[in-house]
Amino acid sequence: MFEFVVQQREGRARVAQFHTPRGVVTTPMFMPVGTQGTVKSISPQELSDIGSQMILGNTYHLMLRPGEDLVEAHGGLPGFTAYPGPFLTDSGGFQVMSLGHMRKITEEGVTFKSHLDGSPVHLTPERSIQVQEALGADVIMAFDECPPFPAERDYIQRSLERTIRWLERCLKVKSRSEQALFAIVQGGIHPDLRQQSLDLTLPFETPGFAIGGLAVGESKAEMFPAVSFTAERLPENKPRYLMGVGHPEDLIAGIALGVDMFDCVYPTRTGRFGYALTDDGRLNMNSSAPRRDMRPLDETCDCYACRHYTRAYLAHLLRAEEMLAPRMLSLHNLRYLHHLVERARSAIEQGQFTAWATAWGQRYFKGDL
Ligand code: PRF
Ligand code: ZN
Repeated sequence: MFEFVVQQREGRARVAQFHTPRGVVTTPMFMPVGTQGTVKSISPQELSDIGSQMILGNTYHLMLRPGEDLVEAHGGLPGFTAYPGPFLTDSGGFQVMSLGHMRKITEEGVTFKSHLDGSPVHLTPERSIQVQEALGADVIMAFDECPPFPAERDYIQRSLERTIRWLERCLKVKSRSEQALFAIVQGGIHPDLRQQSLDLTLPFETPGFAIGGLAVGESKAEMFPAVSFTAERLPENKPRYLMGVGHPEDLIAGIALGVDMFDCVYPTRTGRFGYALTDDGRLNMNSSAPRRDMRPLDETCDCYACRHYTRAYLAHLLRAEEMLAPRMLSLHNLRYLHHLVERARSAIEQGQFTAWATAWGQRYFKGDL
């Protein structure tokens, strides 16, 4: 179980098969975010149709509501959500930092006030694993601390050390062999701190490793050197997961650096705001341009929205505040990212990735339509 078989490489980019209890997934892959036990407005059937392979769920939200015991009573996330494929759950620490109020971090864990009713909640490495075991995902994440950006170097250092002690505590209480626990490398944008985090994390030999602590407000010129530095020091034979990254150009850049897994709310969130992702940049459906445009969102896309609707119709729905609009834009954007990584995978298989990525970038950056 959790075998990761690399099938093709080009430079640092690779195509691999990752074996999980609920099926084999092909990487590089993009994981839609299903925070509340649903990828907002998209049904499991639609997720399968557009090529989703693994869905991300959140410890933080589901423990607060409806409570992990109810999810467990349905047989975990697959039973609860009726999505039968593989899941990954995040551990909650990152969501506490971005959503919890009055949070206090100690060696023991994190105390915060629930964003729902203000009640006090305590989240520790042990509790995070307990919740993630009840949620029943195939891949679960270590409980880590992701410092904000910017943060004092000293703070990042102490926090990466604490993340290791928390990793040890997670592994100690983890009880289910059918779940893989991925460790998370921290260290901000500092190469020496990333190295320290790697030196302390790699000996645990977890079945996969995540690159955390990035895409938190630093520039891309700061983020990518840190991704590069970390990815090239992670084992060749295990999946590498860049957490919270998901703009089209970042997927291409990450894949070139040897990243295998990505997740981000970007495609669904930007879809709800009325934007469609295309090879020519991001199409603003709130502008006046699409109102009489008889073309589909994207001529080359095979999603339901592109096969059935004109831009003019979708722009009308959006202006009329009809809920089909954000739904169809979310569906299209997810399909766009899945198709993008599918194209990257075939390019790698044909030894054409660098050429393909260059051509893709030239067209994409010509610009936001
Ligand atoms: N840690 C965890 N989840 C995350 C992150 C992290 O550092 C990030 C950073 N972009 C997104 N989600 N546990
Ligand atoms: Zn489409």
